[in-house]
Amino acid sequence: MSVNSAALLLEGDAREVLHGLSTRPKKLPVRLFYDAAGSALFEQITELPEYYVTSTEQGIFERHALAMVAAAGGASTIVELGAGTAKKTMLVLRASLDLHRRHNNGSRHDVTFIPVDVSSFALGLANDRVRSELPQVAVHPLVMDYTHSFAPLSQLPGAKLILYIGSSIGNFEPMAASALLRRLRSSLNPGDSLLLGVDMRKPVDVLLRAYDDSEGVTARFNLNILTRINREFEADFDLSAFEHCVRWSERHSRIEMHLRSRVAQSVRVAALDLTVDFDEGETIHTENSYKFTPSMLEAVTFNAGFAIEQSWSDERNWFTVTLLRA
Ligand code: AVJ
Repeated sequence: MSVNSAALLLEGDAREVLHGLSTRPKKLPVRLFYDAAGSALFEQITELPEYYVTSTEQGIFERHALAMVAAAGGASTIVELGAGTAKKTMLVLRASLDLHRRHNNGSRHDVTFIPVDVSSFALGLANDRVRSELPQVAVHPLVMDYTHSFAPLSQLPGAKLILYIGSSIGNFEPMAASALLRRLRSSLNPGDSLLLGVDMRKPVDVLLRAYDDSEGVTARFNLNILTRINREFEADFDLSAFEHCVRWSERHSRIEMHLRSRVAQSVRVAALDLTVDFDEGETIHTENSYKFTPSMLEAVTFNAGFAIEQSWSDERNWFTVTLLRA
């Protein structure tokens, strides 16, 4: 393996891709999934019958969104981290408008929505969706990697409700999840609150099917990261020489996605001046998706300095939306 001696001069994605493909086990950062093609594939995943995550959380919002925004104190600014195309969020925005109408007889733009995402493509869709379905809501999309800084949030006027839903927090190892939530908490003001959506543990066969669907959409989503590296880093990954691979780790209580090399091979990544050697069967670890027990959820939020105010779940307890106070 040859490594570019100018590695220290590389920034952001380049640096992480170089490091991830040079280390063992090989790994890639999850945010690389979400280019335009990847965001569209993720949208398709959320509609798969096997992917219970989105429909289960949607059901919780359908039943409880009004109770949630009321419990959050009727904040008029709603910020969504990792908003994607903000489909489920419509229920929260509608509930928030309802609540405000009851209290202020509907002045214009009394709810502001700030979707935050790394994908400007997804944010464009979120923006269009809210403007066409809920013109009463003022939308201000923010392209930002919230894992780096929450600073812009502390600037916002008025009480905020932060939405961090869809099990996005599940991508982080528990210590990193607490650290992230702790940094988020420090940019909140007294009275602000956080709605956190977490995926719970459930029978392993249900989990495996959700991440290895029969139509192969999740496989395409996983492999798309290689297409992106081919395009952005002038690499020559042969997609047919890799396969989507899903594992359950009982020890970590997480689903893992990997890309397994079907053969021994070398891949050239020209823009990084890097040649990556693969053994037959060697994998690139592309994603972790943690599945929580109630005590894991308590520990992760407690370690971040949050108090659990109230939680809502579905009948099977497959998913939990929890309201946290700074
Ligand atoms: C967007 C991180 C919540 O972990 O379930 C879906 C991403 N990966 N199928 C998840 C994902 C494969 C998803 N999150």
